[in-house]
Amino acid sequence: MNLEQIGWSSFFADQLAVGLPGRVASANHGRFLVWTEAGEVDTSVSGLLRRSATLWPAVGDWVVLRDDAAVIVKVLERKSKLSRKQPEREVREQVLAANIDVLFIVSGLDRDYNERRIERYLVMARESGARPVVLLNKSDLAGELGLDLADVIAKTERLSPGVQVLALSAKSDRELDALPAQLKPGETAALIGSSGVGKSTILNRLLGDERQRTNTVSADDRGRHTTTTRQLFVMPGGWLLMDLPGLREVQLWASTEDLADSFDDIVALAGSCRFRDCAHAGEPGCAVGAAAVEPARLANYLKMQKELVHLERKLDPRLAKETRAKWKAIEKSVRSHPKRED
Ligand SMILES: Nc1nc2c(ncn2[C@@H]2O[C@H](COP(=O)(O)OP(=O)(O)O)[C@@H](O)[C@H]2O)c(=O)[nH]1
Ligand SMILES: [Mg+2]
Ligand SMILES: [Zn+2]
Repeated sequence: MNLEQIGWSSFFADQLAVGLPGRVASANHGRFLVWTEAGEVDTSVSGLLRRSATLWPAVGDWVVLRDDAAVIVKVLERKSKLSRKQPEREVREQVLAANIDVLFIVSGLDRDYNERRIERYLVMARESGARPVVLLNKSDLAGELGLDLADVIAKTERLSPGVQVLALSAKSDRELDALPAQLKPGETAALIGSSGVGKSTILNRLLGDERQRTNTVSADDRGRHTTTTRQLFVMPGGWLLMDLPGLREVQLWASTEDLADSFDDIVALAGSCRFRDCAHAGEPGCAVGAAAVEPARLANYLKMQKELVHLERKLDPRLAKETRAKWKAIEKSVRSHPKRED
């Protein structure tokens, strides 16, 4: 295996002093399948790494192996990482995927389509450092459901200006080749979205192979197959793709700045509210209220803001104070721009 073909670059080479480099292709209950120049090896994590509070390997990570290639001794600094707040635990980051270039946010054009969820994934993407592309799958069902495809695309595009939105159907191969066109050889993409939106089907179709099980009821009727492990695949054309299992809960692990970047329309308006601490909840002189921002979008923004302020406060009470000051500064800098006269 040639390391450049699976994403190796000077960014990682510069961090390597000794040892054998490899990329984590899958993770399962403390075992890690790692791709190295000499092939695929099944590894665990060294006791030292296990005890230390440094990075824990995630799929997509570049790691350093012990000479016998049996144990991971170090995780190299990441170019990007997709994280969420670990469910149930108070404040722990869970890295879902590392070193991804493109994040495909998948939504089904059936009952799954939910703009609020897409907004949440977009904030996650903003924090990750990967470029988001929204995929509206199951476009073959749009007609049946009385959806106008062009309308839904336009509506989705308005959620985040500049983010590309593609409608496709994995079932009928419609627009599927728009995906490989997003990536260069050696670049890595990940598919994220609720269970059942078609992530595994998309991966299988692009692979030309049924390598990832899809959510169909099995022949022996034992129940549904769902993807439980994260795994990296080398795609025809030389890019890499990772299927992330459907997440029941997507609690954000991001900063209030990521949120502000994702909702710059609302942040810009907030700078013109009469009260500096306007909650945009019907106060007099509220510019957000006056501008007819879609109420559900505003509510989602405020909900995520609360979530992130809470997260930052828990992580570091002192930092939280700075964050509030920073937040005020963001809105103030907008405020200092001359108001439009009309
Ligand atoms: N009609 C339609 N069904 C699809 C499409 N893509 C996937 N499906 C179906 O949706 C179900 C869930 O797909 P799966 O790939 O397992 O979803 P995942 O949970 O996101 O990995 C399966 O029954 C697929 O056959 C599509 O483009 N159109
Ligand atoms: Mg799946
Ligand atoms: Zn306001």
